[in-house]
Amino acid sequence: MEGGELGHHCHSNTVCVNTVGSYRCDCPEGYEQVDKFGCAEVDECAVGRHRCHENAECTNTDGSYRCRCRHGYTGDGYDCQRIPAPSSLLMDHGYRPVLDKTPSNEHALTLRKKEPMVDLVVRRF
Ligand SMILES: [Ca+2]
Repeated sequence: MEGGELGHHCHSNTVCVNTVGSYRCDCPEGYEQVDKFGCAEVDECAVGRHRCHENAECTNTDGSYRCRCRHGYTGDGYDCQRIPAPSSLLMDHGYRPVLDKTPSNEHALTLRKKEPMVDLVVRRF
């Protein structure tokens, strides 16, 4: 049930939780309490509460954030590795960089071409 004494009720961006004789306003994931009745979206990028790699761009999203490797880097945004210069040339010919982790937890930068399927492992580190 929403609503309470003095006409107070949970604002948008909250989860109203019914308690015995009362209620409280919880915040969903990625939001934080601003007062008893309201929650605000957290800009993880602005407040530095993100796990993006130092070579990634952080973008705030509703309830979360997104990491993307900067130009010239490849990876999932949490781990970005520089694309070696000669690889950039291959990328002009349809190769795309894929950053993998090997079973021994090394990084492998592979350039992959779809048609025909070709993999070139360019660097292990
Ligand atoms: Ca956010």
